[in-house]
Amino acid sequence: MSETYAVPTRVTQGSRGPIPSAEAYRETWLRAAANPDRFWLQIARERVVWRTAPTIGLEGGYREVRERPFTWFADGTLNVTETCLDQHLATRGDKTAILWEGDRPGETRTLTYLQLHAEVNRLANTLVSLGVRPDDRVILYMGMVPELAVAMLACARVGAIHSIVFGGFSAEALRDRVLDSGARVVLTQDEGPRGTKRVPLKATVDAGIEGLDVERVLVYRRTGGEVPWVAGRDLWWHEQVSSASPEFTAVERGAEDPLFILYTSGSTGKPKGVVHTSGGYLTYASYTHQVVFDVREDDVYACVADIGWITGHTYIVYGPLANGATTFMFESVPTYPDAGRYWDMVERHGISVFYTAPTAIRAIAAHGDDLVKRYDRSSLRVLGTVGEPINPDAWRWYYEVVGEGRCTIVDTWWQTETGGILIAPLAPATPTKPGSATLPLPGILPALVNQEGELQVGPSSGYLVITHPWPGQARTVFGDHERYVSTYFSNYEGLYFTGDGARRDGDGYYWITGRVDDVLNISGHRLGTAELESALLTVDSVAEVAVVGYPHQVKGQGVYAYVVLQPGFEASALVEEALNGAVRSIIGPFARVDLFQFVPGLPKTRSGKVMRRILRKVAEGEAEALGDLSTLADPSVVEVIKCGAKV
Ligand code: 7RM
Repeated sequence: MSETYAVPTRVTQGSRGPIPSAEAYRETWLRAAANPDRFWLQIARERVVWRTAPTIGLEGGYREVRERPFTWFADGTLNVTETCLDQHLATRGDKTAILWEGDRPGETRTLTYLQLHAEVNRLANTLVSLGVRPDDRVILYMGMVPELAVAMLACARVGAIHSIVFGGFSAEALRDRVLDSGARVVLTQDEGPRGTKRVPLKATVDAGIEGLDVERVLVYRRTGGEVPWVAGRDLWWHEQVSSASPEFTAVERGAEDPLFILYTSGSTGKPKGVVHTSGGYLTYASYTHQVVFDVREDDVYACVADIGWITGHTYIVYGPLANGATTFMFESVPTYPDAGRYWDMVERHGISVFYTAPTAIRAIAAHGDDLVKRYDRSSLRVLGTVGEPINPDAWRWYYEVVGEGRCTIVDTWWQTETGGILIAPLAPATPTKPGSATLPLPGILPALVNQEGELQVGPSSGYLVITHPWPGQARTVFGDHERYVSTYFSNYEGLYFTGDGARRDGDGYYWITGRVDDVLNISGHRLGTAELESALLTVDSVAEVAVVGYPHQVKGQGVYAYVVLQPGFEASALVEEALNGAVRSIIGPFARVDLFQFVPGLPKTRSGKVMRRILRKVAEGEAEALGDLSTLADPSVVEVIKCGAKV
């Protein structure tokens, strides 16, 4: 089939984790599959600090999910921060919890577990004084500063539900999320430094919440830059927190009480507020962080994702802190001041586990090996990737050049909705194959189905589904349970539909091939084609538009837009600029169209449905294999589209 990388002997030695070998993995997976309920209940009781330990595992399931969400550990009570902070104070109080590096190389801060605990308590007291109550939603619109982690934990401590909005989203996108969540308190910072730029976070908050019922905006001072100010509403973080007490008794929550909401793109124009719970999510974050990365007490663990995405929630904050790890936080970008930044930090901080996205690996690899080799990477043991399929070339570069052939590569497949990793090698136990996310974690039961929903046996391809709930799975969409049911459980009765396609080889290894719905994956960031289309349609000269993805060397996928202009308008660079301007202001600066093709019309069926399959094929450079065009209302537009293709 393809090459298999056996486990390097050096990394096998010394693994003291719960799953140290391929045999241990197999035994654990089979035991968990035989009784997932018992397996997860035991893990939950071992890994989480409970006020009331749960006696119940799963209740409900996929078949009854429309009537009521399934639950895990429903009779348990806890406060998540007692697992992430309090339990460590006696044994690891002076251990570094958060190791932060700012935009400028070498600008660092550390917070020990004791210090982090005190900061979280101060902010928890402040939140209460601002009127935040259990189950209130609090929006966090911040950059990558330790205070963002403090803010998440402070919300959890008071029983409030945080909803982080990635700092690359626009005022309008922020506004949608404030409205949908019903938040009345927003936490932000003056500006976020990123390379040579400063992201105007506070100014964007002001624009986004204008006219809404937001009562309080708490502003962390990061750069000291000038910011607009609304007297009576806005408060400086340092002024409030410095006088607050460092003691706070955590609020007791039910296992199923929401911990956070995170908005994510789907196949409609409106992002979904994915809801994660307290007990189940924490159990899953803790367990998966331990077994996938083989995290050890002395590790310096670095996930360089942004906390605005699910990867940062689970694998910068909740998983590592639950496990008492030293978690690294990075404020800047991989190419500042140059493309050697990651390895410079690996050397200076002695990072041993490093977790990033394939798009970053490809972008850095394009700058050559010298910027890697100039730094000492001998501290590295495990190298992770997440967010999109990793092509075998990038995998081998990561393994051979970055890891010098001695590190385990863990290609981790999961989603915002899954809360944590579902399919991945367990370092160092699972033999790896470049490009494969390998095998399901213990307690995870994936399957492949065909269009008709029939389960595929043995080596096969199909739609990736999961057949049984796990504790970290999202329970609902905030304020719209019906949408949760129709998105994930209506395609195939009794199965969780992931939206991804996959292949399974003769060894049972999974090879994720990408989304099968109208969701794009640009540089590991999810974007709905419908969201992009509705942004483009706000431009006056546009009559119709259809957006698809196409293969992109660095980003994995690029955005390809077919645009029909209103009569009297002509295609030009200016029009393209206006179109991308609309995308920037409605979605955010991280989103943009890479290729525009102006067309006289879109290929439609006689009933008026746009045939996206054709547009996708043309954008993928496969215009010769369009298949059956007989259902088209006007087949001649296809010829014009093929001739003008941009790839
Ligand atoms: C964690 C995260 C989810 C989508 C998912 C896939 C794709 C993620 C991998 C991957 C192939 C991987 N959450 N995806 N990881 N595809 N191999 N290791 O990314 O909600 O933002 O995106 O990302 O298509 O459905 S996400």
